[in-house]
Amino acid sequence: MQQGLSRVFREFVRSLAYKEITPESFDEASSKLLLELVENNVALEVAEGLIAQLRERVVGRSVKRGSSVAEFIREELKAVLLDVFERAGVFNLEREVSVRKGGAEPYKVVFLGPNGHGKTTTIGKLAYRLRLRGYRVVIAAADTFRAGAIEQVSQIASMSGAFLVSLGYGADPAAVAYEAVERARKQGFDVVLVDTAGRMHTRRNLMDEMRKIIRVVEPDFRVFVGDALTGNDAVEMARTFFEEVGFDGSIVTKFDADTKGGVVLSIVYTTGRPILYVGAGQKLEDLHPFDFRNFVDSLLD
Ligand SMILES: Nc1nc2c(ncn2[C@@H]2O[C@H](COP(=O)(O)OP(=O)(O)OP(=O)(O)O)[C@@H](O)[C@H]2O)c(=O)[nH]1
Ligand SMILES: [Mg+2]
Repeated sequence: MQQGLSRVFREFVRSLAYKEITPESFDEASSKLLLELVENNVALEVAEGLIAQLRERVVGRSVKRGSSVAEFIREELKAVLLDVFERAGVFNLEREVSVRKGGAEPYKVVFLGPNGHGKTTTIGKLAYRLRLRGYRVVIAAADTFRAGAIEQVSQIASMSGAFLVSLGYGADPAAVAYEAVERARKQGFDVVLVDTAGRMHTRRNLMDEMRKIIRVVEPDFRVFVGDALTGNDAVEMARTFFEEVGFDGSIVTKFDADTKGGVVLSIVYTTGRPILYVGAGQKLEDLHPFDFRNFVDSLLD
């Protein structure tokens, strides 16, 4: 997967490989790089930012004796990419859940994001992972709006072995979430996963509703779910949700079908928050911890 970005980087490295790196040769090669990054779902300002940092690091610098220009460029490119992810840090949700286990308060996660990007499916996958590790999980059916949402989440809860709390369609989502937390406290559940209705950031009342859910639940973690296939849309949504509601990290879905690869990079660059998992399929097992070092290595192989 994500062949797009790795091809782009490979070609860029090759285009400079036999040249002296002057401002002119760099700018010529990087103007092509810019276009191709954007074509592969790297947001324009992210692509510009990355290129500016790379320029700082390579133009006018001399290549170490015994090292090739190609190697030098690849190493500097790698440093620039790693820096994006390192600045966002790493968050190990499963470790946090394990630290909390046995305490009086469940570990609470609220999922948010635009329509159809994979929140409910991802909740099922995460519930499944947590169940396999021995945790007791409650899912709050706080999407009380979309037709079929409760049937979907109820099926996902039973498949993953989680307990569902629902107050039916039309109920106040914050009330559903609160009820789920109360239930978890009383019955010693370890984790509460709150499913919310997909929303567009332009809908004021829905953004207010999202803030209310968060106020009531006081989650330990707020996770944005973004669909890699929507490209720049996912990045724009992440940016607006981050500014308007705030979140602590992201999960990128449909990684299995993504041949480009720029969304992961762009979301982390734009929000400065880590990616915890990627979704890579429709089955319960298809959620994988995101390892940014592996990701960067795979781009620069
Ligand atoms: N291939 C693939 N499909 C996925 C992945 N994650 C989710 N999907 C599919 O994407 C579609 C939408 O997923 P949902 O989980 O319903 O999305 P949602 O964000 O809850 O949608 P709303 O509740 O309408 O906002 C479903 O058909 C999922 O099977 C993934 O990682 N890979
Ligand atoms: Mg949903």
